[in-house]
Amino acid sequence: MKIGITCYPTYGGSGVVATELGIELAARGHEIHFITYSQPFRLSGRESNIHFHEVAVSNYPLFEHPPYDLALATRMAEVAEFYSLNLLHVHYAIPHSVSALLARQMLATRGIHLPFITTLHGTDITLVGLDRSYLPITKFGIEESDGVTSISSYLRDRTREAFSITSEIEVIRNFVNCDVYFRDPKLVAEMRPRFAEPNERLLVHLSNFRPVKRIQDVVKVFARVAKAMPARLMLIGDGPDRSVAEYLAREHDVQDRVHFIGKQDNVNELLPLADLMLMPSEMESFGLAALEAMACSVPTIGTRVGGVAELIQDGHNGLLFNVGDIESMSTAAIALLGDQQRLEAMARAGRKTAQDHFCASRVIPLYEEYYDRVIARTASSTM
Ligand code: GMT
Repeated sequence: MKIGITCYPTYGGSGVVATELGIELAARGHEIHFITYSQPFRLSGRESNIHFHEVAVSNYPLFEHPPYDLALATRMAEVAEFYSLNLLHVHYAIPHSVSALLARQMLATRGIHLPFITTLHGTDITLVGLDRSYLPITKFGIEESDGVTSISSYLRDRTREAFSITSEIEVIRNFVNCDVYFRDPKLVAEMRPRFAEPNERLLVHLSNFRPVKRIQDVVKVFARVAKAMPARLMLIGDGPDRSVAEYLAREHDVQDRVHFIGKQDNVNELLPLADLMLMPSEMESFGLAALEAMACSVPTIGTRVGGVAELIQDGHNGLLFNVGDIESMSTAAIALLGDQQRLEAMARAGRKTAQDHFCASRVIPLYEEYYDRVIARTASSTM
């Protein structure tokens, strides 16, 4: 198949999923065309079967807000026509589904059929999409999509309820490449000394440091752990709340124990170095960072929100708490890190969950089947 993919190409889970999906599909022989404003950050640009088409937004003094969605629609239509795409798959509804809809309509006037699928990821539904200035058009974009998938059952139900959508939404959960994300003891032995002494526990947090991630809770939990045992914290990512985290680390006098290592491409080499992942988010429609950690045999202490429970079974492959319950999270982290046997059992259970349910090799065929279904359905309805 020839598939166009549009996503937010910079840091963020939806862009990661879209990019990894493109990489996996390309490896399975499909021709993939990324149509975005910059090259998705997990792409090297050297992968075979993958093409990148930049969306350039020309500015004009009249425009206080350059119309990216229009430039995107134009580029989608051009790429679809020039490369004979079979399908467009957009990740994150706003504004991508509306741009795809415009592209589909532009092409239809020239007799070209281009179905599009929208994958819902999270705040496109739970936050941004609910804003009155976006709600009606988000609902329209979803309803006009030829296919809609969501990354958890939670998000599917939330979409139906918040947007009064009755049409089919296919749940295809997020995935991880278990051959790339795993704990390689040799690599751990070589790299871990950069971040922690042998007698220290290493905790990790990976996010885009937006308020929804509650980075303050990460630092507060870590400060309590560091009082109870020798420990360090590795913070991967960057974003608006980074300085808040830096300030809090100073306030709790743990600044020398916290590594802010910024945005990183190869998180598969960093996550396995840790003993425990902290994900105290206010909301996660899925929690991709926890899945990546689990695949690397690192259990997560997370929050009981959104779709997280579809991934983490409390007490089995991770631990779940109420949002903001720093005391319970800290107590649990200290107990778990002090009990090597339980920690290892949980790490093994997490790896098994990732392998049994969320490996790319299991999930990508679900996308392929869905693509076939949508293409067949829309082809017959346009005959
Ligand atoms: O919804 C967002 O804010 C964007 C998105 C992102 O790009 O980080 O995050 C969502 O998509 C991820 C990948 O599917 C999920 O793992 C995250 O749980 C989800 N974030 C939220 O629901 C807050």
